[in-house]
Amino acid sequence: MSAEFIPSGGLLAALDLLQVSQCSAVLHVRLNRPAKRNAISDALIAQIHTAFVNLPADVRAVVLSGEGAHFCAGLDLAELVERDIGSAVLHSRSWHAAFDAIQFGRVPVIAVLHGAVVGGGLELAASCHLRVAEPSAYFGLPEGQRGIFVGGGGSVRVPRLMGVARMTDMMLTGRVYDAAEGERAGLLQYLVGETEGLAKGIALAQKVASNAPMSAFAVLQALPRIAEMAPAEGLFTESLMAAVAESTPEAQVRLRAFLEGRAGKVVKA
Ligand code: 1HE
Repeated sequence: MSAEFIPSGGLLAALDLLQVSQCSAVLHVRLNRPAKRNAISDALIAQIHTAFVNLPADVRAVVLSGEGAHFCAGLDLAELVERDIGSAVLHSRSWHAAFDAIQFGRVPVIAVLHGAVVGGGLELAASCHLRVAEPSAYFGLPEGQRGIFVGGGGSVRVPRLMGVARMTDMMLTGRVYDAAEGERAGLLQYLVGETEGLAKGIALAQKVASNAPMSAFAVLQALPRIAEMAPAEGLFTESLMAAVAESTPEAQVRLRAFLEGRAGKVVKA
């Protein structure tokens, strides 16, 4: 990692199943249960929730990765003891709360994926705003084979990335997508070389951290909601959001900078 990340203090340091560190406006949250392949236990889902609702005020982007050879093996199956229906619903809702805190939180979250990204691990990745993957990454939804169903928001978020038909195939047949297939299917935006994921995730985080806060707000909060609206309501909401963003002093400064030749042009990477 080129940038220097300092371990976070306070509440974030007390989360023993996560490693949290910060470099200027970028926070790095690493799942830290490698012996169990970062399987998500009740304690880990609670810590993910706590971390994302307690982001330091100066953080403007988060990188989420997994320690060890895999990003995340999904639900900790050892804890899937017999639950009555009420507690099973509440368990699933605790995942929804944690992943909603990621998707609808204050800052963009970039997942860096390698090894297994399966079951609840894919649901976690799908709640992030951008996904970077190394060639070792592979994607599966073994719930179908385990006799259970997704419960961490997967049926809402994964079809929005890859389509209902592909998710149906994964769940019915146990089909596993490799990283290149995952990229073609829409599961990730950046496919990088082996061991290059974190550097790419951090570089992207530094870039998005420099966006105007109101633009970031619009992309994170308005865009996914508008995309679910009927077109007429969506267009109206878009107009309101556009007017709010345009009227901020920061937008005025940025627009003037371009017109005066002080801001970058749009160039092909
Ligand atoms: C686990 C889990 C887990 C590993 N829950 N303990 N997810 C799955 O069905 C995936 C299950 N896991 C696997 O398929 C494999 O473990 C991996 C492909 C992810 C990794 O394989 P490998 O060879 O590197 O590791 P391993 O030897 O299988 O596992 C190492 C340890 O982690 C071992 O425990 P140990 O005490 O014997 O050392 C495993 O039991 C443990 N482990 N994965 C519990 N998932 C909100 S609903 C979401 C629903 C789901 O996510 S369902 C999908 C669950």
